[in-house]
Amino acid sequence: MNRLFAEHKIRTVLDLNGAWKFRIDPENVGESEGWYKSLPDGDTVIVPSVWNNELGLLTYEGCGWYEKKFETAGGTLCLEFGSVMTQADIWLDGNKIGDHYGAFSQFEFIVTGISEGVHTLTVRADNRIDKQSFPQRYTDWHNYGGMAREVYAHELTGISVLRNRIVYTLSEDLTSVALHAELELYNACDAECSSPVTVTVGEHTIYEGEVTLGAYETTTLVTPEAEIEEVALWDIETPNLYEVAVQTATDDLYDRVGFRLIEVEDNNILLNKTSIELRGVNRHEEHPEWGFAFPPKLMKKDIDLIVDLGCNTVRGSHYPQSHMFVDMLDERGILFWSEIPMWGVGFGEQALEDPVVVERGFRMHKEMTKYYYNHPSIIIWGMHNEVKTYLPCVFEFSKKYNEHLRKDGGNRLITHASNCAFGDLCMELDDIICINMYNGWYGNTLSDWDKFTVDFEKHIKEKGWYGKPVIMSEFGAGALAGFHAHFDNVRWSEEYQSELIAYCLELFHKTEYMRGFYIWQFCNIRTSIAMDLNRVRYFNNKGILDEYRNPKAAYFKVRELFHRYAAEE
Ligand code: ADA
Repeated sequence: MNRLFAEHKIRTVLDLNGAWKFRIDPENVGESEGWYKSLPDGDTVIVPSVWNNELGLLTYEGCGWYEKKFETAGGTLCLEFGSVMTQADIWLDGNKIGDHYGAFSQFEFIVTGISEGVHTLTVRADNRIDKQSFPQRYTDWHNYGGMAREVYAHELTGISVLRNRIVYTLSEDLTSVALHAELELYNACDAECSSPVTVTVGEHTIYEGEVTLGAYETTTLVTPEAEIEEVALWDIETPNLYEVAVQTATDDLYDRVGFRLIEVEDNNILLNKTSIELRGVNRHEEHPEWGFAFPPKLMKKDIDLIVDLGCNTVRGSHYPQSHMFVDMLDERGILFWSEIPMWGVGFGEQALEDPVVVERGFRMHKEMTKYYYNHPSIIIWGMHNEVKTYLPCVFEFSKKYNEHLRKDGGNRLITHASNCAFGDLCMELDDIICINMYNGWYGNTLSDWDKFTVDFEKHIKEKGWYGKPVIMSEFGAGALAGFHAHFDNVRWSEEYQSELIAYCLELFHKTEYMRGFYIWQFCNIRTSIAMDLNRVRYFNNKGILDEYRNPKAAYFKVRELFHRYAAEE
């Protein structure tokens, strides 16, 4: 994975990024013509990237083939892909080694018996959309394709550490923590193998033991409960992180953990038992030049801007964002909401009843909790965004997602972003109630917000949900950067956007049962060109920054308000 720190010190990891041979396959003939054995007539592209930013391919939907030769010492390899959009089929030396559906998630395949020398890795990425796609055709972002995040080949030897999650419970007074590790260990040898295993968290060795596994056997080792006293909590002002090191005789895995408690009580969100107001933005990890293959340098810039704005939280709309970005949030003490790309109105009733769709969503949740578990900044898991939560079938699968997130998701709040405030069935399942609403932009006027806050309070009281903190997870207005107006209410002007957002913030801030807000959105993003959503320039222009991160008037207004709210605490 692409992290802020080295995940391995003794394991050899081959960097497969950079130049790959590439060729589109509009007729989808590559497989029948055997391109996985040798890719004919490719161009050179740089991975990670999306093909849409190659000349002439902005709107290309179809298959794209990638091929790279690499040299290895051989043995057992773990081939790791950060994100392939959206269906991935993978071959090594002409042999199919696996496939994976879904962008924005890491996946990997282990292959054994590899000879020393040069090998050929071939990937077919397919971004075509059908009735079971995530997201569906009607989506408010561009359908990029390709190998959007990093690719590595890990040479595994002996007992290897595939995964490590630290499961913990803080003491009532938050001064000590009881914890254990859940390790996924794998024997990369073709014979039985034994190794010592140690787990350290900061200065504390929490486990020392020995494991024996048969050839190519995998096991989950749950270490006995250990305790750390005088623990340094992870918090917004003091984001203390502990290095977690898992070591065997031949392998290692490093990660970081932060200990904190998130809970809800009487309309409040408590972080380490202190009530907080969530002040944030919705962020797509997208840029017109890189699409979803977002460069680390820009992640840093986004966070600097987010901090400058006075945010204490970010919603990763609408999919798991890069680990490196979440690492940066961990370090800066910024709270994060992570969700899967089950987006909105695009999912019709038929799709929501389709078992393949439901199962895909479930698998995406499992991948999200598997790969992101240790990040302390993630305090919210989002089940979905604006799907038809008034349907009983949606309630049913949300129940299943919810159970998984509670059981396997660590100490996090569970929610979904709803656009049917008064008819939603799934709020029943949530820890916090999250509403997307666009009064003053898609119809209605600013004063309808006041009526909403009164009506919604009544509604949740009637439903018996009063007490769950309410968050406004989306609200905003479009503004064309550089378009100004002297008078109020001129749509698309920077002034109107700024005024609308300020009106909402002041109202939400003083509404007692509301404990946070995420402005839609951090910056403009490219939207679907194939599915014309009537977006000016084919961009969603509701960013308070434009797509190149230049501030609009609203940026400065939000910064003023967020800093004022922080100072009031
Ligand atoms: C929805 C959706 C966002 C965006 C927004 C808008 O709330 O969740 O992704 O499309 O509407 O700009 O209309």
